[in-house]
Amino acid sequence: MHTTPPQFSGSSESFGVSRRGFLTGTGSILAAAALSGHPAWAAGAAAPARTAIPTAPVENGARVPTLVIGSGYGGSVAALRLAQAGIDVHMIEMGMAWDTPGADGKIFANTTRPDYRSYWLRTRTKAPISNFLGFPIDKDVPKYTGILDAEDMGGILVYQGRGVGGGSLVNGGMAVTPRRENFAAVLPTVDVNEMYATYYPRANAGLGVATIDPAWFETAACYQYARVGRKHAQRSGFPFVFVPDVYDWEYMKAEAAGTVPKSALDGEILYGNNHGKKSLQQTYLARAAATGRVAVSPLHRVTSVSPAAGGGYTVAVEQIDTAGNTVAAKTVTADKVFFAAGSVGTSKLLVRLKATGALPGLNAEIGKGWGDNGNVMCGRANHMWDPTGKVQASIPTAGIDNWDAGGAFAEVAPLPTGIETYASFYLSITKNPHRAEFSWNAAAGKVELNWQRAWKQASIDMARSIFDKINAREGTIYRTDLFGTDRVWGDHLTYHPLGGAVLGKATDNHGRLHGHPGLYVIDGALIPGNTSVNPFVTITALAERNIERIIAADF
Ligand code: FAE
Repeated sequence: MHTTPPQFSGSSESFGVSRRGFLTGTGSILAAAALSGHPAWAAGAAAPARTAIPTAPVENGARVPTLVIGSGYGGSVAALRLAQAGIDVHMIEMGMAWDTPGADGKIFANTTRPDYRSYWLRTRTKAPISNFLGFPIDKDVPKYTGILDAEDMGGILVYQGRGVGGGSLVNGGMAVTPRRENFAAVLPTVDVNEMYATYYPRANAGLGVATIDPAWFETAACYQYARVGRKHAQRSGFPFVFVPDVYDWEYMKAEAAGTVPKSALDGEILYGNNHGKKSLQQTYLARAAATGRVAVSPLHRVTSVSPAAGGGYTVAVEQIDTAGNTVAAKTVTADKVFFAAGSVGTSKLLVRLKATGALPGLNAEIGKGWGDNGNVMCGRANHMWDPTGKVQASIPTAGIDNWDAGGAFAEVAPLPTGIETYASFYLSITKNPHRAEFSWNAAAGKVELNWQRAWKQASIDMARSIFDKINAREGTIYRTDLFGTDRVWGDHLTYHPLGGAVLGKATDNHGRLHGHPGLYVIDGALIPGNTSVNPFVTITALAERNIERIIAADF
C-alpha cells in the first residue's frame, strides 16, 4: 500500500445500480464484529475502527462556547481542532448518527437493494442512474431520514450525504489533491506554498488517504473494468492515472480473498459502506470524540442564527423524528458559530438569514459563485471481446486525464450490477465556466438556485473531447439506456456542489463572515464552483488552514 498520495488532475466516484443480478449479502455477526474493529478471522485486515461522538441532544436554553452546524468535512475539522485547543464544541446535525445496525445487522443499505435507510425523506428512490437496459430502476421506499439526499434545486439535482459524517458517509472516497496551478487559479488569495507544504499533507494524513497497490490492480478481477478503461484510454493517446482513496486497500484485498465481509466487492457505495471505507466517523470524528470535548445532536436542524442580546448568537434548532416531523423547537446561545452545512445547506441558511434581516450585516456576495464542479456522466457499450467483469469494486481507482487539452478528467467508474454488462461507465469532472446564484423567494418562502440544465452543454463538450475519440478508435458507441431512454448524458445532477459563500468575497480570507464577528463558514461553500478534481481533500485542507488561523487569532 502506498501512503504518500500523489497529486492528480482529477478523479471520481461510483454510482452503479441495477435491479438485476444482485450480489449476496454478508452475515450480521461478521458485520457487527468488523465494525467493532476486531475481526478475529482477518489477520492484518481489520476494518477501520470508529469511535462515536457522544450523542447528546442539546437542551433548550443551553449556552455553548462553540456551535458547529453540520458534521461533514468542514465541520469535523473545526470540531477536532477546536477541541484539541481546549474549546468545547457542540455539533448540530440534521441527519442520523448512523451508529446502530438495522434488523439485517447492517448499519447501511446495499446500493443494489435500497430501503428505508437510503434516501432523505423521499417515498421513491432517485438513483443517479435511473434506467438499466431500458427499464426504470427506482422503487418505492418508506419516508425516512435516510442517508442520501437527492435535493431538487430546480435546474439541477444535488446529491448530498445526511448524517454524522456528512458526505463522507455516501461518497466514493476518491481523495484527490489538485495540481498546484489549478488550485491557485481557483483560490488566488490563498498562499499556495503553505497549502501544499502544510495543509494538504495534514488533510491527507487526517483522512487516511492511500493509493491502490499497482501490482494488485493488475491482477484483481474486481478492477477488470478499470483495466479495460485504461486500455481504451491509452489506445486513444490519453494519460491514465491512479487516483488515491480513503478505502482501506488491505481490507479490499481481504474481501477479494474471501476472508472478511465484503463491502466494496458487494457493491456498497452511495448508501454507506459497512466495512472498508474510512468515513469521517473513522478519522476526524473519531479523534474529536477522543478529546472528550465534542458532543453532537443528530436529527437536529438549524433554522436560524441571529445576534443575541447579551453577545454571541441565538441559534434556533428544530429536533426532528425519522419521518421528518418537528418534535421540539429549541433555542441555543453560542459565543461563536461555524457554518458547515455543506455548500447548499450553508448557502440556503445565509441567503435566508440575510434576506429576512436576521443577519443584516452579511454582504452582497452571499449566495454567489455556486457551481457543480462540472460533473457529467456517460456510458459506452463495449464489444463482446471486452468484458468489464461481473464483480466490480465499487471504489473507483483510476481516471483519464484530458484536463489540459479538453477541460475534462474522467473517472473510470464501476457499474456493480453483479452481471456482465460489457459497459464502460464514467463520471467526468469538467471546467464548466457557469456559476449560479442562490436567492430568497419571499412569496414561496424558500431559497432558490438559478442553475440551468443547458449550462451542462459546456461539460458535455469537454467530456466528448475524450469519449468521441475513444469511440472512434474502438468502433464503439455511447449507451443510451442509463439516464432514461435514448439519452446519452447524465447532465441533470451534481455530487460536488461548491460555493455560495466564497472565500475572500462573502468572508475574509479565512472564512470569517463579514458584518458579524464570531460567525464563520468552513465548508464547501467557500470554494467558487470548481476544484478541477473531487473536492473533499481541498475542503478539508482549506478548513485545516482556516481553523488554525481562527483559533490563534479569535479565541
Ligand atoms: P457535507 O459533507 O455535505 O456536510 C454537511 C452536513 O451538514 C451534512 O451532514 C448535512 O446533513 C448537514 N446539514 C445541512 N444543513 C443543516 C442544517 N440546517 N442543520 C444541521 N445540519 C445540517 O459538507 N468528493 C470527493 O472528493 N471524492 C469522492 O469520491 C466523492 N464522491 C461523492 C459521492 C456522492 C454520492 C456524493 C453525494 C458526494 C461525493 N463527493 C465526493 C463530494 C463530497 O462528499 C462533498 O464535497 C463533501 O462532503 C462536502 O463537504 P462539506 O463539509 O462541505
